[in-house]
Amino acid sequence: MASSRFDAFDQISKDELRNIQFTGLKSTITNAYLNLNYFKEKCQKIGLHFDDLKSIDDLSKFPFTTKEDFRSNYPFDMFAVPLNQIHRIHASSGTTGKSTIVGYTKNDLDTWSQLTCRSLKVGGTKKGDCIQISYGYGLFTGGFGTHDGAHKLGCTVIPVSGGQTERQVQLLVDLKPNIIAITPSYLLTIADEIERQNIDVKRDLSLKLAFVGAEPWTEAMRSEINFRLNLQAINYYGISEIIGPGVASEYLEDLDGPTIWEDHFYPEIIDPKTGEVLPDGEFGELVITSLTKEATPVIRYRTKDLTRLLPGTAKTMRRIERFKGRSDDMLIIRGVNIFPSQVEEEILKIPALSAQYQIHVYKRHNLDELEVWVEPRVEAISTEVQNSKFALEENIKAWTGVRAKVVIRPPASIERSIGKAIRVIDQR
Ligand code: DLL
Repeated sequence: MASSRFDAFDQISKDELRNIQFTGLKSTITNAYLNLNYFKEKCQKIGLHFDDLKSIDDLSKFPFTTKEDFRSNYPFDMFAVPLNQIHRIHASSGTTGKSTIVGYTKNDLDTWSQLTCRSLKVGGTKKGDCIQISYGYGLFTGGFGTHDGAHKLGCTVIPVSGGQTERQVQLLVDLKPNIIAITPSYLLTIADEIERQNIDVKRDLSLKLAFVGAEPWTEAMRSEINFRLNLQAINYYGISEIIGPGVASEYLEDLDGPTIWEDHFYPEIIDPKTGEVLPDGEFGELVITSLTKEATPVIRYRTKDLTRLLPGTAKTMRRIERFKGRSDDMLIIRGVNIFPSQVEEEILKIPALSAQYQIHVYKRHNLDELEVWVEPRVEAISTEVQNSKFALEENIKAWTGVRAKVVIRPPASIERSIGKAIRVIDQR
């Protein structure tokens, strides 16, 4: 792939982009059909051949790929190349079942690092910057994926991985990185530790940017992070089954949602119930087809992320709106749909409450009960805290119709995240 194309990626014309996408779709679908049994069988069942893709619009005829396909083809049957061409393997955590394995050829690793490099660059990172990478290294894609991009860009990398929070803070103070890459919940854990040690973020730290992703977060959380750490948080999106981080990322100059790197990933929005493709601007589930991946090509992967496709801000490639949530995170409480992100927004509207919260759901007398555990801000006074409990209960009732019990927990009592936070404990 010519490097000039990457340098000028945001100026390419719509026609040029469509051509790149059609070529990528054609080769990906052909590769998958010829080398992945599961995909060929799915196509044959509905009488489709790879040659039936005559234009981009034909993509919607092809079958979806789901996490279950990765699980039932575990470990190697999602690979479209022989094992001796696989240069690296990553895996998702498998908290909800068998883990999903993804493979990368040498070219795939190169593509991935171009994309994380591009993501860091448009978010304001420059050659010579120093980046602390606090995403987990190992089978999780966050650490290594970001590392390779930062390395390609010419940054100094501090590959600390997740965990050891005191050490993370010490590195921020001693080595003075100006960038951090981290989940939003872990960044808050670090902010708590910084405050506990009475470190002055303006005087003692040099952070300017945080590349934040890997779990749902809200605009209210972004303001909280920006304010507490005196930096700008950039929305950095990715998903292991597609490639890892570097699928979409936000421009520092726009800060209006991640631009999806459409020269490598073709996005669609579908109605999650019917599977029907929806026009741009309509809300539904994000589905992604890889256009350049060799080892694990994915056709119409159902991400479960709920969002809308928006036009680019003065750029050709489209943006994805901040996710409302994941379809599998949606809580159904007495028939009402509630996303944890909606609860987060309501909490952060109340000045006495902190961003440390957990949602507990259980059954009592056969009825769903919703409890929201939240910690007060350290500086909040007790009458404000008591009032905030009732205010939050009222607000949740007002926008959902569901009565929630708000439990104010003592400071530092809710388990802190060192990676992806567990926001919901559903005991039903
Ligand atoms: O979390 C890859 C990644 C690593 C992305 C580091 C960004 C930074 P998975 O473990 O497969 O991969 O989880 C993917 O995380 O479907 C979303 O639900 C969620 N997610 C990822 N980025 C964001 C984001 C990595 N910026 C799942 N905002 C996705 C909200 C995000 N949710």
